[in-house]
Amino acid sequence: MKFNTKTIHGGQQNVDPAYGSVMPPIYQTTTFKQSTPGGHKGFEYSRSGNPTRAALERSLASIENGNFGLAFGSGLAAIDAVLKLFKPGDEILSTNDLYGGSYRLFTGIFADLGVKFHFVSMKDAIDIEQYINKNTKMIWVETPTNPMMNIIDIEAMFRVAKEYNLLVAVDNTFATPYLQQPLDLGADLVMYSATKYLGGHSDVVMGGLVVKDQKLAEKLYFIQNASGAVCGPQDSFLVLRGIKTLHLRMQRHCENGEKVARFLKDHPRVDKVYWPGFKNHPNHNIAKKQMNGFGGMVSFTTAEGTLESAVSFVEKIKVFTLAESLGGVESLAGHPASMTHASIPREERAKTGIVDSMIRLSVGIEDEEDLINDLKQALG
Ligand code: P1T
Repeated sequence: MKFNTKTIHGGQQNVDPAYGSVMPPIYQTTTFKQSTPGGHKGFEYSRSGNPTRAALERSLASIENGNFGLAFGSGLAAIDAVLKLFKPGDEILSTNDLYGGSYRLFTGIFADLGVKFHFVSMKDAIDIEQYINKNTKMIWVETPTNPMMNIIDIEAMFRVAKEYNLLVAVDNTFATPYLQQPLDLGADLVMYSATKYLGGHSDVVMGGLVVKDQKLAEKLYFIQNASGAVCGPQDSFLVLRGIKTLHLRMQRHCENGEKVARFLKDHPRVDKVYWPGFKNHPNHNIAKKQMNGFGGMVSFTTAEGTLESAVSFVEKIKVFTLAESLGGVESLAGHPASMTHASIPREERAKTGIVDSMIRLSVGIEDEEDLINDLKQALG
């Protein structure tokens, strides 16, 4: 099955056996009748498993070319489940430029529990080997990174990981499986904030994991059930519905993203534009190799280079909305230093280039002319 068919049919029964409904029913129930203790039809309690969530989990596995999908109450709940695979003393190498909430979870919770994190630039795979020792267990890769749009070579990370017997986990939130399939490039685990492009309509908070290996799936399923950070059936239904148009939406996100990136690049009130489709992007060739497009996320800094100029821009936009999050049909603008990445200390932010004059755009699927006109008027 090709990707554009998998988004609609992957992992699904084509009709529900009860009444032939084309969409899986929303099984809004906590529990399931047993005829005798243990005598049930595959589901016993909705934390352990729910048919609507199971339909979504099969869809996630299918679109990512994995064997097992797991859905959680948020992207961070999914990351939290991954980190519970480790013990005090274990070490993890993470991209040094990543979503602020992931950084907060790593440093604010799991570091206190004894897991050691090394935040390293992963622009060149060779640079990470110096951080690997006998305690190292996993490489955590976010690509493209949030908000700097750096690209990390997943295959190169896999080659290093294989040598040292490490897991490779990829946060595929920005790219989605439409643009990038990390498991095919050697990753062991893919993570999503399904809140973003997978849901696609800014109406659900959810996270997902996809793996190929059964043993790893079993461990993660144990954690999912034991810790209990699952999503509900209604939200599972909404994300399942979102996935059905993922390919169409992503195509338009990519087209509009490119238009916006090129417009900003030529604008006198703009300094730097971060978008992996530019030939002079430091890892443009890797993006071309491992992605099927460059996505709808674009970050830029103002020519004035001040906090005030960034604030003035985000206060003037009309079609774009100033808000956290990304990946919905509507265009959003964010100010990473004070919003999504405020939990990263200022000096750490500065090291990766998240300056006060930076704005991050999640380019939606509206008419491109309206988006460009809005940016034009807001830049003044
Ligand atoms: O918000 P949640 O569903 O818990 O997902 C967390 C998360 C994980 N990974 C990446 C790359 C993310 O961007 C996010 C969430 N990000 C935002 C809310 C944001 O505006 O960047």
